[in-house]
Order: sequence, then C-alpha cells, then structure tokens
Amino acid sequence: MGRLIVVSNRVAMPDQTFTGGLASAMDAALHERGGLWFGWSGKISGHHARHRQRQDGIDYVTVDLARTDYENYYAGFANRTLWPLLHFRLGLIDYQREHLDGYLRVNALFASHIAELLEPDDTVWVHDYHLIPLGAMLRERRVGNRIGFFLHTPLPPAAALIALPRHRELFEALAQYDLVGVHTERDRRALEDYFINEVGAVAEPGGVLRLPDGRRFRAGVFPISIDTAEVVRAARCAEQLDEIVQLRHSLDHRALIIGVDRLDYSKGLRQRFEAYGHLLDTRPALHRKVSLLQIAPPSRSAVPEYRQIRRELERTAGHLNGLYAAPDWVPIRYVNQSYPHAVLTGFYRVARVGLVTPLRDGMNLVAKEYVASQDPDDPGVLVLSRFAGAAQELTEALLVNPADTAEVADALARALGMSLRERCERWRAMMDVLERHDITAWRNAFLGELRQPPP
Ligand code: GDG
Repeated sequence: MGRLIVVSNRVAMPDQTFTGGLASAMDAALHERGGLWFGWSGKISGHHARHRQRQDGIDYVTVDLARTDYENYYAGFANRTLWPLLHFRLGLIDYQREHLDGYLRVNALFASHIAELLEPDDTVWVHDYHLIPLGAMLRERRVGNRIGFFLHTPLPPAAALIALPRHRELFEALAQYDLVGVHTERDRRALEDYFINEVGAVAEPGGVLRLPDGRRFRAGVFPISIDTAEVVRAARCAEQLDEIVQLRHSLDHRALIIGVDRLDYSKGLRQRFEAYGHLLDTRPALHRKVSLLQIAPPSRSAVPEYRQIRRELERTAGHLNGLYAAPDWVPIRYVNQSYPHAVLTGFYRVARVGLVTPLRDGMNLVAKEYVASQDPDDPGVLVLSRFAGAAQELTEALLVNPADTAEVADALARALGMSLRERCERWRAMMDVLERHDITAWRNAFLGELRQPPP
C-alpha cells in the first residue's frame, strides 16, 4: 500500500500548536501509512518558494504564494465567491474574473508540485472548496493515482450553484476524482441533482454518477466527527485549570450559555444575540440568573464582510448589555479571543446550555465537542440549528431555526429549566452517536471507500 498524500489550503505543521480534530486525524492517517501533507505555507513571497520538512516519517511540503495569488485565490474567489455561494448566501457573492483566474492559477501551481512529488502507489486526499479543480488538473498532468475529495462546507441545490458564472468549468471538475465526500445526505443529493440536471449524468447504484462521456465517479456521505475519547479526557482534566476555576467563580451560581464560533457570517451570531435579547425581554425572572459567553476569534479579517460582521456584533452585544446589565451582572460576555482546545472543553463543561445556531454549516464540530465535554452525571443541553450538518446525527438536541428568535428563546428557556433526567437521556443518546462514530471512523470510512476498485 502506497503513501497517503493529504492536500489542503493550509498544513498543520508539527511545530505549530494546532489542536483541531481534522489535523490530528490527518496526522494519525499519515503516521499509519507514511505520507506527505501539501499546502500553502501561509507566507506571501514573490517566488513561490517550496519548503520541505520531515518529522516522524511525515513529509510536510508547503509553497509560498505571491500577494496577487493570495488576494485572488484565497481572499477573493475562495472566500468572497465560493464561501457565500456554498453557504446559500447568493447576495454576498462577489464574482470577479481575475479572482477565478487566480484560483485556477494556484490550483495549477499545487497540481504541478504534487505531480512532481507523487509515486505510482500513492493515494491523494484533497480537502475543501479551495481546491475543487485540483483533481482535474492532476489528471491533465497524467496522474492516474486514486484521488479523493472531501467538501467540508454544505453544498446548496443546483438552482443556487448555477448562479456562479462558469459554474460548469468548476463543478464538473469534481468528476475527475474517484470519490467525492460530503457531510450529509442533503449535500449528496444536491451534488447528484447538479450532475444530472446540468451535466447530463446518470445516477447508478452505489452512489455512482456516470457522465455522458462514460466517466464514472462515486459520491458518498461521510459525516465528520471529533476525537471523542480525547475530548472526554480533556474536559474532565480541565476542571483544574485556572481559566475554568475563574469562570466558575465569576458566574456565582448563574447558569452559563456558551457559544464558540469563528467570527463568520454563516454562524448566525447576530440572530443568536437577538434571540438571547428576546429571552431576557420576555423572561424577566431570568435577569441576573443567566449569562451568555460567546467566544468568537476573528477569522479572514482581510475580507470586508468579516470586518463588517465584527462591527455589527460589537454593536448588538453593547446594545444588549446597555439595556439589561446591572452593576453585578453582564448578560453577554463577548470575547474575540481564541483559547487552547483543552480550555474550551472546560468552558463547555461548565455551561448548562451549548448554543450552536449557524444559518448553514457543513457539520459544526463545536456541537459535537460540547456534547462530549459534558459531565455524565449532570450534563448540559445542546440547542442546535437544523441547518448544521450535525443536526442529522444529534437529533436529541433541541433543534431550532436560527432565524426564528422567539423559537430559539423558547428553546433556551426550555433548556435552562430541563430536568436532570431528561438532560441525561438526551445526552446519552447523542453521546452514543459520538462514541460509535468518531474522527477515526470518519477517516477510515472515507479512505476505505477510496481504496475500492473504481466504479
Ligand atoms: C469547517 C466547516 C465543518 C473554535 N474556537 C477556538 C477553536 N475552535 C475550534 C473548535 C472546532 C473548530 O475550531 C471549528 O470547527 P467547526 O466545525 O465548528 O467550524 P468551521 O471552522 O467553520 O469548520 C464546518 C468543519 O470544517 C469540519 O469539516 O464542521 O461545517 O465550516 O474544533 O473547537 N479552537 C481553539 N481555540 C479557539 O478559540 N483551539
């Protein structure tokens, strides 16, 4: 069996503290088989310098990008065109031809490097919307290896995908992969509909799509998960950490509602603050009895929409605190800082309610981490958006439409008043899912399917 070659926009380098589940899952897979992780170095330089570092049997190979590449590929087409499109936000799409050209140029640059590094038995696993055409570009370079692609975002229906100029050039390229993985059955159906209606493909048994030229590829559902055992362990140990002791002390027996999200317009943060405002407005008995801690580390600050959402949230949080705060009580603690993963698991464990209300989300790992971090004898309640992929599995959460502030406020009130027995039953059911299906199961399912003989 050959090596595993992982390709993603950014690479989790061994000398960086990178604690995400995806990074550790890839790390484990690369260790098992030996392999190579390829991506952008995160550096901007004029000459596409390539860096190579080998540690514990894994090769980390990264390239620098020129400033215009970064602006057109990353800040432009990936994050101002594809991200809003894939999250059903057609009104936010900013399409510029030079951004698409830059996106294709960087994908071609990646393809040339990878084609050079590949050996005949290697299996290639490409990640996410930054790299949709990479497989097709590898095929153009006569790469015959097994190549899989996993999309971490949702996939909207064909009626939305066709809003993108030159959409066929981009999405039809997915057919050059042997296997395309998505988080949910809804995403898989969207992919199938697009290929049937826009490309003229035919669906065959086993998730196979056959194109008019006879080419076949598989599309499958692989819901990503977390390192459940590790999150359970970290949350248990976190009780001792200073940050957790201080948080408990500051709460002074008030119930904590927690939200943890990258600062992103897809996460529904404004609507979440408004729902919490509605809760305080309609239930005065909860005043001084509850606090919302929203952790929202800034992301993609080079993109104007992200600077705008930040301003908007500061205004909304300030407004709510101005309306309701008392000398000894702040209703919203809004923190634009990131924390080590171990500390986050401790915050989750302290919180009586996990509030996860994205407008759209491929999966949402925070929802899963919140559940796995709970104290089995006194678990909290998850309030979860129906539009997160996680809602397909965590059906014992209180499921809400994030746009309906009254519905979210009702769910919060219900969660805050829920009996220990009901909390335990709901938590156990969700924990069963996470114990059966962790990040290792996800990775093995995808790679197992990719190793099957081509359709
Ligand atoms: C994309 C898709 C899909 C957050 N704050 C801190 C921190 N985090 C960690 C969380 C969690 C991860 O970041 C966020 O993952 P999500 O899944 O919630 O969201 P995206 O970043 O949008 O991820 C999403 C995912 O890819 C995987 O396929 O589920 O739908 O959008 O693990 O804990 N980590 C640390 N400090 C923080 O302050 N260390």
